[in-house]
Amino acid sequence: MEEFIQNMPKAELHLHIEGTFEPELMFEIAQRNQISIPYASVEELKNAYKFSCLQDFLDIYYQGAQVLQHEKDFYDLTMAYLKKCKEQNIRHTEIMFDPQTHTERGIPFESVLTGIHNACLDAQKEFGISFVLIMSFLRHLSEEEAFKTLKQAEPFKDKIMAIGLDSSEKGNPPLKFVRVFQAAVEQGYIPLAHAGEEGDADYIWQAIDLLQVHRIDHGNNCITDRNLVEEIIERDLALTVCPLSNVALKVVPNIDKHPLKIMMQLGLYLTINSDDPAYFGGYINENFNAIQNSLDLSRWDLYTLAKNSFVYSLASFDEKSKYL
Ligand code: ES4
Ligand code: ZN
Repeated sequence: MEEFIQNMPKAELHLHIEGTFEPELMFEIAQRNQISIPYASVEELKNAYKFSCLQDFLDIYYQGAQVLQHEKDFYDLTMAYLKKCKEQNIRHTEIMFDPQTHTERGIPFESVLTGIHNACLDAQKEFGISFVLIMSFLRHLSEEEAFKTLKQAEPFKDKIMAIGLDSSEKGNPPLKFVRVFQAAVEQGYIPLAHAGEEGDADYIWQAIDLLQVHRIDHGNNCITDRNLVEEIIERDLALTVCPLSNVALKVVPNIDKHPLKIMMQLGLYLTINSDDPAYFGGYINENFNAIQNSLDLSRWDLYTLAKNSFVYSLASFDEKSKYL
């Protein structure tokens, strides 16, 4: 089965580029930028990756991202991830980035975007991997801050296909971002959002009704609401499920208890994704292997999940048609 998983062409639809920052590269970039990391070694840093909830993780994730300063840092980070994609037979990837994590500490928006985008262009040429960029708003910050970010993105609009909503979910409902999402959609961005990871089903209703999202990131908690499940299916919205993330952040008690199979049986359209692979113990193939081992998925289930990743991607018809 591992070979079957490795050999399947796959698309990744839920991936935070800051979450691909491997400790080894973090130390390397910290050194060349002369920034000190509050951990003595790669081992010590890895030992700190024990989380009891989303916020625990976010605190460490934002700390790690502070090391990134120059365009080249963003290029190197992104290229390292794209090499992984090549190794794992990921043919298309939709990369989320959090500009506010960087602009808040004085890094120009342009350095972030250009570094990431140039790495994607090079990987497209060298490895044949297609890509889409998703600019994510940090939901723990204000609506006003999100509007500022939307403004900063304007000169680079043609390089960014979609917007997302991430960071601390509880207490920061989609409702808080209705106006900025409306403005972004008017500018041509496709709306996406994290919903129902830690937040309850009501946050998913808000994401689909108020933000009009085209896809739901995580969405696990929809299974507590029958009508919501029906509505998601009716609107043909996919959920980007991240199994190892859910285990690491205690969204599920352990991998054997992951509701993925139940969700598939309910008729939901799911994809498998790595979220923050450097922090949660693996890239896409490790996520597929974990879920296959624990839930005894068939080849047909695996094939369906991989097929969905292309069907529900934002890739052009030309790109999709290579795989469907
Ligand atoms: C995230 Cl797993 C998760 N949830 C919400 N926001 C995030 N940013 C990076 N990973
Ligand atoms: Zn995420």
